[in-house]
Amino acid sequence: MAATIHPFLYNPALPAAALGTSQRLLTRHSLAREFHSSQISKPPLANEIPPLNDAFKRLQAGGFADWRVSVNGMVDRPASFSLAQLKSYPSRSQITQLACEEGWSYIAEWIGVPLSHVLDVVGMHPQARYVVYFSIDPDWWESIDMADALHPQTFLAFGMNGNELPVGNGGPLRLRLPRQLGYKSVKFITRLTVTDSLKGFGKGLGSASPEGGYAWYAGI
Ligand SMILES: Nc1nc2c(c(=O)[nH]1)N[C@H]1C(S)=C(S)[C@@H](COP(=O)(O)O)O[C@H]1N2
Ligand SMILES: [Mo]
Repeated sequence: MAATIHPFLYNPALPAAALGTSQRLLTRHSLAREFHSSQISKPPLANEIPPLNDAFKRLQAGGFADWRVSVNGMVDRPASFSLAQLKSYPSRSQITQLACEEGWSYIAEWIGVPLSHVLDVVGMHPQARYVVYFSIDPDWWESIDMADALHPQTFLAFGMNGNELPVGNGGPLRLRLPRQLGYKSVKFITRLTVTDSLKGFGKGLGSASPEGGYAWYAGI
């Protein structure tokens, strides 16, 4: 998974915040490793999702035709996109590994539109610093800084291994972020907010993860 990391970064005496910052400086322009199609993991993949809520089930019953992802905050043209609209944009694919903090991982081909393209469409303000993203499941929301939001491997993913993205893996729409641990790749995305401060979200820690004791920046 991770390439060589300087031992300095593993120094347990360093405060967590310093660790995140130094890792950030080293990795902000790097690409996550990409794999050959022969390395795609065979099912079954390890994933367990809790039962989805009624709002999700209604949209699923309609074949996700009414699924929308809204984009608001520091943008010129707030918008609400259907899956069909997202699929009409230039799509990209990447074969990357999804690594859970619990130690398991799998390799898959992810197909989607780069988040940077969507941010262009809505006219993101130059002072914006973060993108906060929300799942239809209110327990799951995360945020990333602009280095990750504009990174070429950061996708709004709607496909996997040549097919629609399965619900078990976050279909119909997932934020896919291969340079960070799996928990940052939030499933069932319905809203993105562009902001210059994370203070107004949840407990102000940037995402649900630090509220539960996990790092906000989960670089690998
Ligand atoms: N909405 C939502 N997103 C989520 C999760 C979840 O339970 N709900 N689990 C996260 C965690 S901890 C991991 S490791 C990955 C697992 O992705 P997978 O099911 O495709 O293996 O999804 C992440 N995104
Ligand atoms: Mo995870």
